[in-house]
Amino acid sequence: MFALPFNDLLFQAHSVHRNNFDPNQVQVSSLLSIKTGACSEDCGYCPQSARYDSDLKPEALMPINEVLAAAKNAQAQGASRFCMGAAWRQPKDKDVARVVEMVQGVKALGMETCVTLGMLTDTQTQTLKQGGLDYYNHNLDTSEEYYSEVITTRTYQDRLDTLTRVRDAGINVCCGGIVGMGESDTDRANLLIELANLPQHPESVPINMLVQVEGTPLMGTEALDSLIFIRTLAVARILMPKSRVRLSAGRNEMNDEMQALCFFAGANSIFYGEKLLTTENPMTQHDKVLFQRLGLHSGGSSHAM
Ligand code: SAM
Ligand code: DTB
Ligand code: SF4
Repeated sequence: MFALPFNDLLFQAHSVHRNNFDPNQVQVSSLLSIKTGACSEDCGYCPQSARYDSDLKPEALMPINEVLAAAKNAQAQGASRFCMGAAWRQPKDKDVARVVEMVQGVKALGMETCVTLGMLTDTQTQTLKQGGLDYYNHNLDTSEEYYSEVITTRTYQDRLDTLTRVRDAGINVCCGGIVGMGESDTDRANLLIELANLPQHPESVPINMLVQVEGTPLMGTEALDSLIFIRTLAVARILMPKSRVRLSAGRNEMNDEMQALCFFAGANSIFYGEKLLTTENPMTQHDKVLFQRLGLHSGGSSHAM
């Protein structure tokens, strides 16, 4: 499928998209790093690992009033989901209790909630579900075969186990990966096959283009051909027809024409707001104009109609 002529692949992906979604509607999520840096893990792409010298100032878990102020601002800008990320290998139980308060506060504003906190225990997963959490983000990142080139401090199976816990607890799953890390076409295909072969497709599938950060081991990786990135989104759309496929990190390095092709290929969700977790995202005003120029409107929860 990856090797189809570009027009054939995009036509097929767009047809699937159109049969399952309003093709002009894009779901909009905003991110906030609620605990930044000083992470024990060695993920080769990540500026938040304590092992790399990335110029990032570590910050402890944010007070709830600051989190709610950021959520209100994201909502005022037009975001429907608020995603809170923490640089942990796994949270402590007392951290989860504080995150639950944040989730409840954000929900009370009328926004959907998502958190990404690393690996979870059964009890922590239950606590988050009972707290009303809508989505848990936990990425497979790459293929099982390429994984050990990027991360050594936790296994692919650890990730699958966390995903099973989240799914079994009845929390919506947000799971995807990163491309542009030096992986092969086969690795990209295998990542998507792995996602599509989970017992149930993730409701949200973030496809990130590696954001290269000074000091991280993956800094200096050869840039991925833009057309291959678009192909990856198209194949994700075909394999997971009812999932929200998110054009995630890396938009700041993409031009408007490339993003337009990504939306045509089946992407129907973005991260919106001027910061991802620690790196830059396009200006909100630029995104508003882009939506206008493309005739796109925001809206929709994770599910296909
Ligand atoms: N620490 C938790 C974990 O790793 O599960 C949650 C936060 S972690 C920053 C969330 C995800 O962000 C990672 O799994 C990875 O897919 C993505 N990410 C981190 N750094 C990135 C980068 N430089 N470029 C693209 N995606 C990145
Ligand atoms: C995901 O797949 N991408 C987001 C979110 N889930 C947590 C994170 C992107 C991070 C990009 C690098 C940074 O800003 O630190
Ligand atoms: Fe830590 Fe998550 Fe970054 Fe890995 S991706 S170093 S676990 S914050």
